[in-house]
Amino acid sequence: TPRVFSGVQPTGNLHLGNYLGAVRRFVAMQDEYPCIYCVVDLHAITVWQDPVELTQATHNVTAAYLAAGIDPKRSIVFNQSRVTAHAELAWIFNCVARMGWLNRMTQFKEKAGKDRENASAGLFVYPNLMAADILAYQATHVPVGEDQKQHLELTRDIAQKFNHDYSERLASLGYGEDGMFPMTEPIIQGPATRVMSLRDGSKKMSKSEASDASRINLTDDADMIAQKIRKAKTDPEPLPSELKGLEGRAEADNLVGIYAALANTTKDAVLAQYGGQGFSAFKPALAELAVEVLAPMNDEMRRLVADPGHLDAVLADGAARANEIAAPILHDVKRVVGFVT
Ligand code: AQP
Repeated sequence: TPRVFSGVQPTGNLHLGNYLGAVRRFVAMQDEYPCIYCVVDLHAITVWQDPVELTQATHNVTAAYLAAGIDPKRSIVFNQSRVTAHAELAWIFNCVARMGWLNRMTQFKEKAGKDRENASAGLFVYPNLMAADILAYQATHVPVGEDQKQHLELTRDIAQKFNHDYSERLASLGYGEDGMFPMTEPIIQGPATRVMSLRDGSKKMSKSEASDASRINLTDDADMIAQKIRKAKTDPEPLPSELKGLEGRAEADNLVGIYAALANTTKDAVLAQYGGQGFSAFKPALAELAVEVLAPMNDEMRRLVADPGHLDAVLADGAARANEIAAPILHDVKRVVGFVT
């Protein structure tokens, strides 16, 4: 049975990249699939988080989910640490995944930086926890940004190795040829699967980047959004009329992609409209569109964050429903492995 799972880390303010690459996709998928959307607090602490800020950020991400249009009645919204299956299955996957696989993960290399000896062990095994998040629900589809592609491949490797290593056992317990874990598909779609920094077209827009001017936060007000777009790095050429003309123009490509995603259209269509025009015309149009889409969400987020009791109730209800799905799956995993349950 098809099932969607995805998550966002409560590590700071959500930005336009998180929204266009992930959260906006989450909203759309609710119409087609049963969906589970997690605030992944266990992932967040792989790098140091101030406890007070972690609690706040968990509320902020929950508010952003709801303000963006995730319906907590239809979909399951909860925070990861509340459902113990994630951590339990992650441990089993720590024993399935190979060191060599994890050594190839580019996100670990980027986040650990030069001081690898000082990175947390959790940061290294982060992809195993992500596999557990997904497979604890036997999820078949995972909407994510481009940067998560490699982790999704690892999830499939883990599922495949588990199904293979325990194939005899799985057969004896009545499982078919395909084993117990599905080959999960990443859903990486649309014109903004990798939103870049507004200051540097070679870097991904990111929460942890020091310069706030590099990103549009979902908490930015209309003036701030307009100002950041006005100051975004560009080149002096007018926009091309065809996609080919964006090659080698990372900053221009990025702004066109953002416009297309916000307008629910394609980069081709944006260029058909703005080709030949300079950024002095395009940037104000983009700013206006961004404000039109983001301002109502911003208002709604503010309203929601002012009532943490409501957000906590949503998370508690979501956790209970998530647990109902994950607990029997985890129980089966334990039987497969041979634990006395
Ligand atoms: N720039 C981006 N463009 C498109 N999608 C993006 N995502 C993140 N950045 C972009 C997608 O957002 C989802 C949630 O990401 P996350 O919170 O798990 O953390 P991340 O990918 O590490 O995001 P950041 O902003 O870069 O956080 P920091 O700076 O804390 O590491 C994912 O689906 C991700 O693909």
